[in-house]
Amino acid sequence: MTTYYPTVNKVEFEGRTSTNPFAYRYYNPDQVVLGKTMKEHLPFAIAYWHTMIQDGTDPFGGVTNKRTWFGNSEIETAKNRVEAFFEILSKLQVSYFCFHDVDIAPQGNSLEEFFNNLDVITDLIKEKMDETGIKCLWNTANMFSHARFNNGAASSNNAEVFALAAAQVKKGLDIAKKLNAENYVFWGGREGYETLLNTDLAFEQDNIARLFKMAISYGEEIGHKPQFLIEPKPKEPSKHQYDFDAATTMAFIQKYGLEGDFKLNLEANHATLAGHTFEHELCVARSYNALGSIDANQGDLLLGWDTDEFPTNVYDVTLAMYEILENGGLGKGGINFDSKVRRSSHEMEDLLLAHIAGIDTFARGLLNAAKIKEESFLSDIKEERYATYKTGIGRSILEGKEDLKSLTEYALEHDDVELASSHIEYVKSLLNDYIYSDHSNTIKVQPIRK
Ligand code: XLS
Ligand code: CA
Ligand code: CA
Repeated sequence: MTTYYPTVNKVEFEGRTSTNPFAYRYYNPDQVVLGKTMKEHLPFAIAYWHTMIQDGTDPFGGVTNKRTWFGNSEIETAKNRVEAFFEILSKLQVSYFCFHDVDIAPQGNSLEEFFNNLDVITDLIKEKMDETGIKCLWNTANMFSHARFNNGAASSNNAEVFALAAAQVKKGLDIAKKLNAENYVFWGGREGYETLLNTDLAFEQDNIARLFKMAISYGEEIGHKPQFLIEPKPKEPSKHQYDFDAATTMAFIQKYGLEGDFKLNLEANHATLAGHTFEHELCVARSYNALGSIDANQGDLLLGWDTDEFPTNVYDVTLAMYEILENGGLGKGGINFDSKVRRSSHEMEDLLLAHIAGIDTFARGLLNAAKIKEESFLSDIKEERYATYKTGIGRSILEGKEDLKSLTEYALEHDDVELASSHIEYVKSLLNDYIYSDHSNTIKVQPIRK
């Protein structure tokens, strides 16, 4: 069997003092944290498009990445990629993967040829899955790269394009069934618009919902109904995206009655593009009981476009992991590294090193968030902050016993309110201890002396 990494063994946990670049220093799959193993808390997945396809090209220059899987034909390269991908997954001890249809198989000269190629490659993927026990977290149809999707897929002004998109979704669901994928993602790259001068916004959104409903019925028909996920993103490529952020997407899900079947796949870099923190997006989804899965990466605040960097910011990841713990985990979802190596990290080894960095960052984030939760650091602060709702008038408001008249009577008697300080700088300084100290002592917030 060909090996693409002959000199690298399986990446194992060696502890924080390890100097081996191909070892985990924080991710210890069997370590128990808050009653679950790290492996259970962190269902990592690798993204086919960034790991196997991305070549380092940017708008100013061509290919930089050195890759050893190119064969004599497109289909041979596609097969080699599958071999290499499963070697990467196995060596990193990652149990899940995600892909777009166009990532794995050549599109050929017709839709029929594309579908045939997909059958050949998914047969091979299935073999590798059976051999290794690695699973498909989600698949999706790329309905944004082909020129036909210039004006959208389901939201296109052209009904023929809607039909082509529907065919890709049907094939995607057949593949989801074949590979037993637990989730199916819709990221509407071109589902948005350029200008209202030629756009019927409500009609286009109705059509997107029509396609989603067809997907639900087809899943029922074939007896494989994955958890459907919509992935919000505010811009790139569309100027106005219909799925701008978690809140906008929840409004869409509710408007069309898709709550039971659809949840959200939230990406860190998309949150920052929308002007939110990642934890905000996770918290919004959580408040609707719709946190499905996450795309783990980070953006660059100085750049403002979708850089899809590997997550290495422990601060942000800690706050994200805290939301995930508060959600009770990700259910059927997982942590997909929708991340690409920088153009200058062009060696084959960088694919492993970058994933190790992301995985260790999430392990550190998990340990920090677990300590925050164990010591009820943030929950105590919130408990205290809303304390006025526990007794007296606050309690009465919550119990529905008050109205505008009764509250006016109350307010006239009590118009001298004393607000408690949030001591937010003190809180942030303690948070630094949870994030950057070794957790050897209790950090917990102490009452401030009056
Ligand atoms: C692009 C998106 C995309 C989705 C899947 O910005 O992140 O890769 O995750 O289509
Ligand atoms: Ca993504
Ligand atoms: Ca992205």
